[in-house]
Amino acid sequence: MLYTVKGIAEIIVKGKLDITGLDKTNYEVLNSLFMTITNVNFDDGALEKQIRKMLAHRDELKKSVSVGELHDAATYSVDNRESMLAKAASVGVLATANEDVRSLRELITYGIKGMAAYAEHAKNIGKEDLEINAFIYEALAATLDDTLSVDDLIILTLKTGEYGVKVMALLDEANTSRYGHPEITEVNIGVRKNPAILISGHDLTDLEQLLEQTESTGVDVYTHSEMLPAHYYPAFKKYAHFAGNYGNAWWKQTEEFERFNGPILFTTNCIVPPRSEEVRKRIFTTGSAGFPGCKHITADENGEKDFSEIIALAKTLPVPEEIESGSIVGGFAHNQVFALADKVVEAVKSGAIKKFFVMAGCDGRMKSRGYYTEFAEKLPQDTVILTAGCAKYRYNKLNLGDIGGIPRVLDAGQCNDSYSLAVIALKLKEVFGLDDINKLPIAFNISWYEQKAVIVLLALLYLGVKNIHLGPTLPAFLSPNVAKVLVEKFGIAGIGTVDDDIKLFMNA
Ligand code: SF3
Repeated sequence: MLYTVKGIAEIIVKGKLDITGLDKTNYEVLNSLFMTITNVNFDDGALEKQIRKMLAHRDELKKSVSVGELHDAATYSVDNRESMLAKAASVGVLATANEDVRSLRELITYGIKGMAAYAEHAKNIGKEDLEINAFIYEALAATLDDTLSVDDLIILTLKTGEYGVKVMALLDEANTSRYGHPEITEVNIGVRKNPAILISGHDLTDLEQLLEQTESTGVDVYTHSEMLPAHYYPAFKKYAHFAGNYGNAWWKQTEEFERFNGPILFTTNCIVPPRSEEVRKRIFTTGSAGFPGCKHITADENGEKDFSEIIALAKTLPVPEEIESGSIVGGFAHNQVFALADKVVEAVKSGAIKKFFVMAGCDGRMKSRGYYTEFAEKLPQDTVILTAGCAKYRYNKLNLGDIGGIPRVLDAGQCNDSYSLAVIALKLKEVFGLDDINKLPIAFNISWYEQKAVIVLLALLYLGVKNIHLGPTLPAFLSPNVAKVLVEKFGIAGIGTVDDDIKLFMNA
């Protein structure tokens, strides 16, 4: 799939095609990239179908241009599934021999995947910026170009971060213009007594349609994992049956879905293969997501989706079993934090808040991620955690208290809302009259897991943020030399023990 869209990118770039008229190809390229992200689509049949679709797009595009020699990615053909698999095996990551070039190509490709995911969400809300699509083509085509040096690719990596900021700003604008600005919200984590549907993933337009279609049906809707921040948007508060958030980060779904009892709709990642047929039958996918044996709901030409089958199924199933009770608070995206700016600035000036810790990113099942819970628990009382992404589930139910009414865990939203945290940091820099974002009392201790998170990191690097700590392990696709550049130029570091790291951060 990646090789094929890289071929499309090369035809567009070399043929200097005007992408304004390529609406369908532009969207399908985003969708193809999205399908390859960690834990999005496990359905070989759906992937094969999409590759064939993209080969057809590619060959159609080729007809309209006459360019000299093209890369194999733009010209190869496959007759059947076996030849497709053989092709895939010969053009994968390891086909690039030089490990530094390979490492940078992967860094850029993962960044582009995240960019594509966020651009697709924005497009679903009707917002697009073709400059971003053009950059996606430029970067993908560059990963096929053997004449580019390591230095050229480092420059392109930073440019990917620049476009990462642009795409997150675009999605922020799309979300807030359609659904309003996130505001402080208390979200119920218990259950009611009605049958219900659980919606997971990141796509707010899917949630919007599901809420509309379930209204007055007697079926409640709960969010799961990265969909939790939807509760913070004013537009969704009018739905009385929007009941709360069920469960925790994605990796706990195997047990939690068994106890939810009702249907589950995945709009994006992270899907974990269900361990029983009973649960599999209750899982539906839509958009780029997919899982073999789970019903996939497609949109019509107007983007409308028919969720009636899911609603009918919900009515036949038992109500959710309660696994937690109480509530959690979130909604601290940039607009809401700016509204509290005076209070925040005063708390910093008076010394009531000594330091902010950006602990955004992803959660995962490895034991080593217990580090983040322990880190949050052991942080001094005069610190505040700024979070986004599903990493928050490591500490958002700990009751860490507040500082003069400011909660010690401020959740801005989904992983893409890390943009909000950057906007908040830039605003604080302005308020305090600083010339460098790194002079702020903000430390970055970020956890990563899925490929989409790479674009968040590259965006922060582009904004000039230094000394980001990344854990629990540094990405394996960083070759020693590329890791060295990141360490020397940006002060990127891994994590150590909780006690040592807290000491290090507090004294920095
Ligand atoms: Fe989580 Fe998969 Fe990354 Fe959007 S849902 S942050 S891991």
